[in-house]
Amino acid sequence: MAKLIIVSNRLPVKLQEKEGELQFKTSEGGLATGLGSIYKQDDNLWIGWPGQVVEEEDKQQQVITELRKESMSPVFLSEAEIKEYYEGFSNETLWPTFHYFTQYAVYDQQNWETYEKVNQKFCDEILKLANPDDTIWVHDYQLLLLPSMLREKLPDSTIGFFQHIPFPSYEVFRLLPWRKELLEGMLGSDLVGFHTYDDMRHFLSSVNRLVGYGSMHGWINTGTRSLLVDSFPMGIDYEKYAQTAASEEVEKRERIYRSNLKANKLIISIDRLDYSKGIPKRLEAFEKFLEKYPEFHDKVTLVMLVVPSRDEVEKYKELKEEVDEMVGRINGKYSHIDWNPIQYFYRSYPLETLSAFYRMADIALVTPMRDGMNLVCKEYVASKHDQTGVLILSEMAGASKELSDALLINPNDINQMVEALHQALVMPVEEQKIHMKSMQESIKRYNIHHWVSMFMDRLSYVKIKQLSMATSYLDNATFQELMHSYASASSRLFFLEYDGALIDYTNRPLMANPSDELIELLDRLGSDPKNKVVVVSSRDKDNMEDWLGHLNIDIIAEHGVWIKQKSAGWQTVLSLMDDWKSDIRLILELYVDRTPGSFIEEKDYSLVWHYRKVETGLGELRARELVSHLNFLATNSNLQVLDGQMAVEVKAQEINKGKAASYWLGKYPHKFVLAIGDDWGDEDIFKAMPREAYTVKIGNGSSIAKYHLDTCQEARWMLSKLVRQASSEQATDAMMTG
Ligand code: GDG
Repeated sequence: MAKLIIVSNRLPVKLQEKEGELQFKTSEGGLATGLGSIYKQDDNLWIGWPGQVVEEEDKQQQVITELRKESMSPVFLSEAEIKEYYEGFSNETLWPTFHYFTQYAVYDQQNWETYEKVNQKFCDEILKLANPDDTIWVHDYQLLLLPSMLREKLPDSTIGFFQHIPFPSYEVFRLLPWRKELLEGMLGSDLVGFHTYDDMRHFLSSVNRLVGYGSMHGWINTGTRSLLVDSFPMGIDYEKYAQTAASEEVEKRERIYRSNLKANKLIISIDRLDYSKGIPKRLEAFEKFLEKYPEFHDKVTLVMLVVPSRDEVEKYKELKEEVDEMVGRINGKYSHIDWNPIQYFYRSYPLETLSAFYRMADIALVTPMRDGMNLVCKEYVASKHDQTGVLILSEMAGASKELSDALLINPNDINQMVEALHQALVMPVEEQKIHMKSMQESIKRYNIHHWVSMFMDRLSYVKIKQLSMATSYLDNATFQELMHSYASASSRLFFLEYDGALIDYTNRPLMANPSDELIELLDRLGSDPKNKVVVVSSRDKDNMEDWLGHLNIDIIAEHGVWIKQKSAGWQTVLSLMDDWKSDIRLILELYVDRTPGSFIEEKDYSLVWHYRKVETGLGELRARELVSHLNFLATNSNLQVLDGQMAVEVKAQEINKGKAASYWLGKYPHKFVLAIGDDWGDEDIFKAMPREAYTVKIGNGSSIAKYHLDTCQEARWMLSKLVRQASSEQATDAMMTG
């Protein structure tokens, strides 16, 4: 039975050793709770680092056995790997870059190499346990290379990837020396998920600019496969937080804490110690608040829980010192015998304590500089069973996109935070309840279980969609059958698209001239008396004549406006009017004026606006605009607008390559037909082909072709095999007759 394998840097438990005994402490994290309900089912598994270095082999074996009982499997990492892969590359390179703290980013080649090595180590461990039909769900920025490593070994498996931290804008992401490798690693997935639409947008833009793949409604086509990018805002286990907060135990704790705090208004803040969480700016704002609103002295306390995190990393040590110093200074300035403005705790607490703080807090002050989502603010809302309380939330947290009922602030705007604190403290209870109720409804509905099922449903949808879009790969068995049918046919017809099927696209159309090898291949194929070879192109006839005119082949140029039979020379199949050109040219010229690098090409019966030399992004934007402009004009005319490879072409509707191809099919006998094309204009050729024809698309996008190949090289290789087979048969015939 196919199983689900969850992979994350850390397992949802932490290995501990007490008096020589191995113990596993379960993690309270949202991910562990959300996925806990599924990883323990059936044969499902969770693979990750157990949180401690285990070197001795017998101890490793013991850990493996114990974890397997709980549906987990460890990836053991050495001290050096933790330092370079986790603390180094993950937390000193990717974390600061993805959170827009580029000034903190360290670019270290050794760390990068270890990051690659450890991703490979995860891959190897997974391969020991995975079957080809399993679903693998990889989590977060420590494992960006893993999806492609897995794809290479398990080409048909289902691979999902979710990133829990933000994906930065292209301008920031491009700073990374290993940016392309990282993106290519992620592109091995079938589904890439982020918390917000902005993260998804930034990722698509980086893929476009750095790897060269465009996207349509979140779908990326790599030429060999399609994958989807989408946003899935992560939720919390709502019932768990709501029920814990309503429990007797937590109520009791609240009573105890309240009696110890003199102030009657409580502000809570809870974070890991991390510069992305905006702790110093928050303290600065609180200090300014105390200065501006002295009437709140004695009445307000900020309870600040800071959970130790990554304390081996230098920047975190510095931050700890900064926070300690600020708290000391503010308390030193304002506190007196029975009031401390800040109660600061640098440690972690059990869930019940956390819950009591959420429950009693009048305000939650959540002000990260950047946060993928931020679960603390959602947990606070879920814990407010009487629906009082105010959430002050940074607009830089992913959660702000959902929680528009919070008081949203910019964490760099100290004055705005001061005023938000004041507004929250004086907000009437009725108003608090309106906002809290609305946020609770949303968080309750979009909870962690909803998040898991949305992601998994979408992943299944991607696999179904991929199947419906894909043509079968022209595998060896089909190729043998094709060779056989070629050999036994007395008459054969070939339709071969020039650009994209016989030869790769280049930045400049005139640079895609045929190599000597291609010329020889076409000539030999065309010289076989049983063969009729037609090279098809949207290029103009003079260009095709220059390059291929001397060969023993026929040509379709300009989408079928011009055809050439070797015996008869060039002729046009239609007597077309081209009086539309002057009006359309005026429009195209307007776009050339507005778009440096673009240019117009005039063919006999079409006009083309090229944007391959235009700044990436701008060209696509203008092309969309131009296509909709031209489509509007073309509605009542017989013009057709083609949105092609870095070009927009306008031509008369009655011209298409399929019609031209039908001309040959009607005129010549054809016991064997092979058509090879690459873009959507070639679909007209495939449509015109008889049922028994071999139709082959280059690339695995959606097509009515029966088969696909991945590259032009593969197409040329196939043709050369046919040529060679034919010549060896001729040699045998000659021997027999001689
Ligand atoms: C990353 C992204 C994204 C905190 N102190 C204690 C404690 N916690 C729990 C909280 C909360 C979790 O830790 C913190 O989650 P956040 O979402 O706030 O932040 P990150 O740890 O940075 O998480 C973030 C998240 O991944 C999920 O995708 O939202 O943006 O940075 O659940 O309650 N739990 C206990 N004691 C503590 O002292 N028990």
